[in-house]
Amino acid sequence: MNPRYVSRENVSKPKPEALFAAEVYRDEDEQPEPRDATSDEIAQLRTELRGEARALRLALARPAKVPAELLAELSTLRAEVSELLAAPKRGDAAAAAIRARGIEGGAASTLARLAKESDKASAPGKAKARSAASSNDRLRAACASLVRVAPSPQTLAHEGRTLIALVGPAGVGKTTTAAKLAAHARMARKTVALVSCDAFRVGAMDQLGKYAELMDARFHTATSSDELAEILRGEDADVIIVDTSGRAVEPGATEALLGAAELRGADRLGRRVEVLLCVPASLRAADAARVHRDFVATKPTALAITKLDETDAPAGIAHAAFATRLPVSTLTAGQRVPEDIAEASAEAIADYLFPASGEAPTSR
Ligand SMILES: Nc1nc2c(ncn2[C@@H]2O[C@H](COP(=O)(O)OP(=O)(O)OP(=O)(O)O)[C@@H](O)[C@H]2O)c(=O)[nH]1
Ligand SMILES: [Mg+2]
Repeated sequence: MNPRYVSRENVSKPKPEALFAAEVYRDEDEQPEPRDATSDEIAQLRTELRGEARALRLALARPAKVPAELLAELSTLRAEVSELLAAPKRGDAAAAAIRARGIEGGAASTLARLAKESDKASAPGKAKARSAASSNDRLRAACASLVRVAPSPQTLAHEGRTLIALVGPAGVGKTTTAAKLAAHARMARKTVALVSCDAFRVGAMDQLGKYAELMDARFHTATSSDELAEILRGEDADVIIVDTSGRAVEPGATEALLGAAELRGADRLGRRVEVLLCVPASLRAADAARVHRDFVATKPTALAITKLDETDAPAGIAHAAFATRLPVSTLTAGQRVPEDIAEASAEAIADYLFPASGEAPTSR
């Protein structure tokens, strides 16, 4: 049916095919319009439709709200570019030591710059007299500026009610770290509830459920953000620990609730919310930014560096701290529950990155 010859009845209630017909959007000067009894109404309808089409085009052209993942990536790229512009020259002793410890990219140039700054501040004009040992000391001091530390959720759980969530890539040790934290809370006589959101990996929920049983902790499973919200609303344990799947967090995923504003500061029992982004100690610089992007929707509050026992050059500490700008709160170095977990400290991190051997570190 040609929409220009619709009956009066159809004009007052236009059929969908008429609304979307190409003729409706034609400019007025393209063709002369036949003037009949309904032509004024049709013209008016067309004007309205053109207005709506224009508004729709404008809305599509208008830049949408920049997603958090993109902002995170942009800020990492910006920092990388500015650090690379200030990259240390090859042959620089600090840069050689940094390379020997497997530290790359922006984290490497930031450390070199910080070491150089502390160098100038501590001994102006005596560059050649510096020993290898003091060069290591400067790198250790630089670590403290690059890698901030925060109290571990383990400590925070002693101070008050806490909600601790563990997020991060597959297989990094989220569930094991959840179990370690739960065991420590139980040893401190706190009531604990474990919540598994990992409906993706076969057996993942059973794995956490088994830990809950062993520790006499309550156990819940959540397969949607609504279910998770309901569990968090109803659970009154001193410490709630939420374990998640290792998949990148998409909008609408169960884990996306962790980043929701209503969870922050609105907890009925005034729980402190800690979202630990778990990354392995061997994380490469190139992957650190992607990991941050994949989990930024959960609004991580600190890093947990896992599997420190599996590498002699745990450069992932520096790469993750640089890419995410998050402090490190937790260190894990082994599979034993609950033993192999520790609160992060500036000294422990410096020991991992630049062991205080009295000599410049070498590649192992
Ligand atoms: N060496 C070492 N192994 C660890 C550490 N933490 C966890 N693991 C081991 O790493 C493997 C994976 O640990 P999980 O806790 O299941 O890892 P996950 O992140 O929950 O894995 P997904 O649920 O599949 O995403 C297990 O064999 C753990 O025992 C650690 O600090 N050091
Ligand atoms: Mg797991």
